[in-house]
Amino acid sequence: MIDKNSPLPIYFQIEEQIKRKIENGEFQAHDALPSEREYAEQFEISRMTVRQAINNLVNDGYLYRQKGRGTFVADKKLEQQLNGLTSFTEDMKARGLNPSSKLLSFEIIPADKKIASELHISLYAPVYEIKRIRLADDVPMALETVYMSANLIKGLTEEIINLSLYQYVENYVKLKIDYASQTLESSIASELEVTHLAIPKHSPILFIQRNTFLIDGTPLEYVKSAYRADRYKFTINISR
Ligand code: 16G
Repeated sequence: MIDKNSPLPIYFQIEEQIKRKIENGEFQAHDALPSEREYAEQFEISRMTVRQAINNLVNDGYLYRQKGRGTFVADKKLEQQLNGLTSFTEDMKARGLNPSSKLLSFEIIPADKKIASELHISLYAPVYEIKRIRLADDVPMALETVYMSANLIKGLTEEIINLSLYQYVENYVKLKIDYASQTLESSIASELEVTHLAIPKHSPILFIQRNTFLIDGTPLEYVKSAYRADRYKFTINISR
């Protein structure tokens, strides 16, 4: 119900009501939402107000629009804890999703100034540059570019990359991955990201950079990833 005497704006009340229906399962992913007109008539409010509520929910990733078809309930965002140092493979398996990768490119390149400084190696030293799309149950979630010293991690192959890098480093090269420092910022999807993540042009993305270190402090990788902002949500536990 909408309370017109409430100090809460009407668009906000509509948003909350739709969110509640999504949370309690009354609206399922990919269900069509009632039209703006239906909402306006039901609550006796203007279509502008309904549109404002729906726009906000589209921007927040609860709903999505399809040209000429209407507005639909979006898949729930994947919620990822930022408290542990895990790999994409581990994260997806922990959720019961099937992880996979689509390799876009895999090369050995000479380290430029930036990469050499991130990996603490000399300028022009050989590094792997690995660009992968990471998928969960065949849905593209992130586009990831990993840089790793080719002198440190020998014998990387396409087959290994299509499985798990962390598994190879720990179980085959037998190096101990210990800690990482990570930054997360918002950005707008590049053309490459739009294409490979199957998102609309100019979509927001979560841009993550991770520097991962081995137990002796040696840098293992420098990673730049673009995560879909409509599918991902990060949580951090804080205490005092
Ligand atoms: C995650 C890591 C990435 C790492 C990859 C290994 C972030 C932002 N990135 O995607 O740094 O290289 O896992 O995954 O979390 P893999 O073992 O499945 O290949």
